Amino acid sequence: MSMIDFAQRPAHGRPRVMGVLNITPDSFSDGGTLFINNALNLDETLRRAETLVSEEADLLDVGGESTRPGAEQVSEAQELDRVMPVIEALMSRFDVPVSIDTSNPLVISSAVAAGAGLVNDVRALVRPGALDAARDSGAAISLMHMQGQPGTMQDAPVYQDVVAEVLAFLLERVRVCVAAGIPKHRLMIDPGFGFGKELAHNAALLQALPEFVAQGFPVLVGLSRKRMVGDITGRPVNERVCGSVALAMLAAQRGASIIRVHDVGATVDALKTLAVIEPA
Ligand code: PT1
Repeated sequence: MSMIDFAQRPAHGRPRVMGVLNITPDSFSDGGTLFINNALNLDETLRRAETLVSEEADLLDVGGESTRPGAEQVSEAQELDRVMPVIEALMSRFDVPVSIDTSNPLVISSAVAAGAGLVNDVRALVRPGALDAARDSGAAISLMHMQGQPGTMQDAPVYQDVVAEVLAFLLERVRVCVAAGIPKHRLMIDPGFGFGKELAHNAALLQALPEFVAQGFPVLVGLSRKRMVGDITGRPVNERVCGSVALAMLAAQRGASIIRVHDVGATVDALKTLAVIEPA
């Protein structure tokens, strides 16, 4: 496992760009392009990874469970079958750090044993066994807020004060992680854009991002191609690059450390531009 200090900016001085590598036949944005007849095309997956790396992704986020609104559930065996060959192949071919997007304890421990350096859990390690697996793995951990479950989370989510509630949830998960023996320096937090949130909720969270940053943990954001961008621009998923890059800029200006995106090249260009005008 390559240990990364996410509290430090990388040598290029910009926030890290995390390129999405979805190993799911039903992803919302690049759905199934890496599958043929429901079987993973490893060559195509590695070509996709090569593109993300050549576009200067700082890390690759490998996920075998789609968590977009309304996504199908996946079995443990299926998830392992999807992600493990990909992580192993990435480790043997690239230098780039890999994160594992999962909530499953066995997937956490297997992926980190195979070389993943970051556990990206959209369920913030609430599944039985996930906390222990993540702790024992030694990897960095991203804790994300979600209201509800992917199948139903967009059915009228309600908050009294979305910023306060999301922040309180994340700090409680931090407390649980620390109590379980995970050092704080391994933790980062993510408000979970689009996970049980309407446009106004997402907007309030992005506006308040400095409050999350002020907690002292690196902040990860995923805004890329989400419905939020569609709500704002009226555009379908494959035409949301410009809106997504604009949101990535706003998140970077507000102190995000890691930006999870599909369109790595466009996002890196924008971040390079921002860095000239507003050096960190
Ligand atoms: C995210 C994230 C993620 N998002 C982290 N991991 C997804 N840490 C997967 C929509 O509104 O933000 N942070 N892993 C993708 N999930 C979604 C959610 C995709 C909402 C689309 C939407 O369209």
